Amino acid sequence: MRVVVTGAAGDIGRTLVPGLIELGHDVRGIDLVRPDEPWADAVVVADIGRDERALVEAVAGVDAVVHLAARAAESDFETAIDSHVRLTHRVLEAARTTDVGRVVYASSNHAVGFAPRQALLSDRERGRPDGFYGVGKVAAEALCSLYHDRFGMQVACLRIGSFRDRPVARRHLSTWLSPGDAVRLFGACLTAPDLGFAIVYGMSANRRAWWDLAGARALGYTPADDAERWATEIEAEPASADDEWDGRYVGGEFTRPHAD
Ligand code: 15L
Repeated sequence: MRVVVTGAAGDIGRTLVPGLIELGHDVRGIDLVRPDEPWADAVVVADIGRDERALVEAVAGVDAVVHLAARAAESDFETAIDSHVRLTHRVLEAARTTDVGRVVYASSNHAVGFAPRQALLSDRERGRPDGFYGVGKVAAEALCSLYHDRFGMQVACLRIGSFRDRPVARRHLSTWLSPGDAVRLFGACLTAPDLGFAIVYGMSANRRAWWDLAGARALGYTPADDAERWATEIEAEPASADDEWDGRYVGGEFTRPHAD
């Protein structure tokens, strides 16, 4: 498939671009900066928040857009609305006006961060944001839903857990998404025959999972990694008061009192 990845120079983008190329896709990226990577020539440098023409030119003629570009952290309200809602609207509009049929959107577990920890959180959980970042993600998911219902776009919103090379905190034993599994998850969403509109969780096959992966598996995602491999090392350190708080709600540190 011909795929455009927004935010190609970010943490997830630098894993996904080469990973999706390896899966056989024809991938181009777009970002504010050119990444220092062997595939840097595949990236258009543009500010998609301002340069609508560059965005439309980048997505015209592709089969799918993977939309990662965002400020991936808590922020003030205006920044969150710009970074998640306005930017996602621009990307969906660019896809719609150029007849791109599929969008895979990087949402976040912070869309449901204030859901209390329970056995396994269903992907039917209502939006329960733990900050303006999460509010932005819930609103962007709603935009994706609108573009599916009104324009027939195939859209997956991935509520990503903790994407990193390896887990380093207790919470990550439940929330980790490994680089390899990120490629498998986004890859599955690109090729799922009947994507429709889906909101699913994005994490590895962690034994201590907090989220139900049934929805992602139904799209063809088969995770291969498990954070448990690092459990002994991580649990060798005594649990801190923060660790205890971070186990109460799935959003972890975002839910701490006075987190901003
Ligand atoms: C996210 O959505 C953030 O982008 C990332 O910085 C982490 O906070 C991650 O969630 C997490 O919950 O670990």
